[in-house]
Amino acid sequence: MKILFLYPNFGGYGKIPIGMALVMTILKNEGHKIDLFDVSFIIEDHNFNDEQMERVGAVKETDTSHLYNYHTYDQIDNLLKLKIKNFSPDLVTASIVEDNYRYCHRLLKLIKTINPKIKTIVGGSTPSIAAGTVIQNPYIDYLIKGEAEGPMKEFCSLMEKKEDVTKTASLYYKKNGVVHHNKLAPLTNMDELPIMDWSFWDDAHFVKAYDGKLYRQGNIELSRGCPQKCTYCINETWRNEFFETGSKLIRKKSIPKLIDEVKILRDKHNLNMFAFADDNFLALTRDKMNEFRDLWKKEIGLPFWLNTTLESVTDWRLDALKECGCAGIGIGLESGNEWLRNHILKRNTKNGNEVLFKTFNLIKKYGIRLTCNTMIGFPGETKADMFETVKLMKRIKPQSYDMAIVAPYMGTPIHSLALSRGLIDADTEPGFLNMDKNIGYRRGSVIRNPYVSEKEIKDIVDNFFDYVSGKLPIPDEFIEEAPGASPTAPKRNGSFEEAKFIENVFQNIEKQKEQIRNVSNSKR
Ligand code: B12
Ligand code: SF4
Repeated sequence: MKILFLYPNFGGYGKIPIGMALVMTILKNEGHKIDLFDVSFIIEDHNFNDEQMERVGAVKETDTSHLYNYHTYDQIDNLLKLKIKNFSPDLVTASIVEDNYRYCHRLLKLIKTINPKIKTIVGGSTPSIAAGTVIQNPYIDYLIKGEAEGPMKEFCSLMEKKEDVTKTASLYYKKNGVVHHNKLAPLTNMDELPIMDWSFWDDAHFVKAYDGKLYRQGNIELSRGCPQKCTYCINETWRNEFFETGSKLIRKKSIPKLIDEVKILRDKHNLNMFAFADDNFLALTRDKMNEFRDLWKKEIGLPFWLNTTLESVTDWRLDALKECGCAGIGIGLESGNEWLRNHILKRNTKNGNEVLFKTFNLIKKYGIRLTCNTMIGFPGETKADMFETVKLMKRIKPQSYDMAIVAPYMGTPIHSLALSRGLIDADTEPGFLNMDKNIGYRRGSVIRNPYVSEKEIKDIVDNFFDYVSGKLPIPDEFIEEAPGASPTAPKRNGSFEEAKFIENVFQNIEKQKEQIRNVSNSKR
C-alpha cells in the first residue's frame, strides 16, 4: 500500500520527529511504500524560533539560512499536488501539534479536493489529547489516539487486505456523521522499537546550531513520560486518558539497546551530537545512570543535550553526566512565584525557590551548560508574579534562558480554565470547536489576562534578557516580593477562583480514576 506522510511543520524548526519517524519505519518494514511531504525548510526562509531567541540574546547567533528555500503557501500547495499526482497514495497521514493544525487542515483539504477517495488519518499530540474534537474535522477520516506504533501497523494491514479498518485499537472514526472510538492500545514497550529509518528526511534536519557552532545532531529518545502533573503539558492529560489501559506512562529503553541504535545512526548519518527528546531524562536509577555513563563514554563519546526536571537533578547524576560528555541540560523553571507554581501550574515544588536555587548552583558547579525555560501569561497571574520569574532567573543566571508566553493547548487543564473564564477566542468550527483560534508561532499572548495587558506581557518577554542581565532595572514597584512568591512573602490575596477551578479538575480526574479502578476490580 502507498502511504504519504505529511509533516506540516509550520515554523521551520528542523529536527526529525521521533514518533512519526518510528511509525514510518514500522510501516516500511511491513512492506508498505512510504513517501514524505515535509514543509520544514520551504515554509520559512529562516528558523523562526532560533531567530527569536537570538534577538533576545538567549542563544548565540548562528547562520542557518542556507538550509531554507522559502515558498509561498500557493507554491507549497502546487508541490503537494505534484506529489499526489506522482506518488498516488492510498492513504495520507499527518502528525499534528496544535501550532501546525490549521496549516495541516489546509493541506488535508487540498488532498480531499484533488481526490476525495484518498483516505486520511492523523496522530500526534493534538489528536491524542483532543481526539473527540479533531476527528470532527471534515477532511480527517481516521485518527489514532496516543502511541501509534502498534495501531498504525494494524490499521494499514487491515486497509491493505481491504478488511474492516474500524477494528483498529485506539482508532477514532466517523460513521454516518457519528463519532465512534475503540479501546485504547497499551502504551509501547520501548525495547520493541525498531531503529529509526531517517532516509526519507532532508539532511537539513541534522544541522543544528548549539552554543554558536553548527553540529550534525540526531534526535533520539531513552524514555517516555514524566511524573509531574503540570497543567499546561501533554503528560498530565496523557497519563489520565491512558489510565484505563493499565499501562505505565513512564518507560525506558534498555541502555545497551539505546547505545546500539545510536552507533548505527551516528555512522549512517555522520553525526557529531545527539539531543534526547525525553521529558525527564535524568529519572534514572543509580545503576542505569552508571550503565549509561560507561557505555556512552566507551561506545559513543559524543556530546549530547537533554531535558530534565529539577526534581531529578542530583549530585551523582550530574557527576555521571559530566563524565560522559553531556553538553547541556534544559530545565523548565516556568514561574518564580511558588503559589502560582503550586496552585495554577501544578508544577508542585515541595522544594521552594531556595531549593531550586541550590539545585541550579549544583549544575553550575559541574560546568554543564544550562538552558532554563520560563513561561508567563497564566490565568490568575499578575504582573508582580511575572516579575518574580524575572527576579528568580536573575539570581540563577544560567548560560542560556528563555521566556515564552503560555499557550492553552486543547485537552490540558489550562485550556479548560481559560475557556471556562472566557479568556480565549474559542473556535466554533467542526474539528476546532472550543480550540483557541490564535495558537501559532508568531503570536503574542493568546490567553487574555484580566490583570495584565497583552502589551505588558509582550514587553516583559521582549525585555527578559535585559532584565536578567541587569541592563534594565526591575521596576521599583516589583522589588518587594509578590504575594505568595515564597513562604516569607505576603499572603496571596487573589486568583483563588482560578486555583479552585484547577483543584476541581484534579479532583474530578481522581473520581474518574476511582470509577475505572472499581469497574476493573469488579471484573476480577
Ligand atoms: C522533543 C520535543 C520537541 C523537539 C522536537 C520536535 C519534533 N518534531 O520531534 C523540538 C524542540 C524541536 C520541539 C518543538 C516544538 N514543540 Co515540542 N515537544 C517535544 C517533546 C518533549 C517530545 C516529543 C517526542 O519526540 N516524543 C516521543 C514520541 C515517540 O512521541 P510522539 O511525538 O507523541 O509520537 C507518538 C504519537 O503521538 C503518535 N504519532 C506521532 N505522529 C504521528 C503521525 C500519525 C499519522 C499517527 C497515526 C500517529 C502519530 O505515534 C507516535 C509514536 O508512538 C513533546 C512532549 C511530549 N511528551 O510529547 C513536546 C511537544 C510535542 N511539543 C510541543 C510544542 C508546542 C512544540 C512547538 C510548537 C514549540 C514551539 N512553539 O516552537 C514546536 C513544534 C515543532 C513540531 N512541528 O514538531 C507540545 C505540543 C502541544 C500540543 N498539544 O500541540 C508538546 C506536546 C509539549 C507540551 N507542551 O505539552 N518539540
Ligand atoms: S515537568 Fe515538564 S514534561 Fe513533566 S509534566 Fe511538567 S511540563 Fe510536562
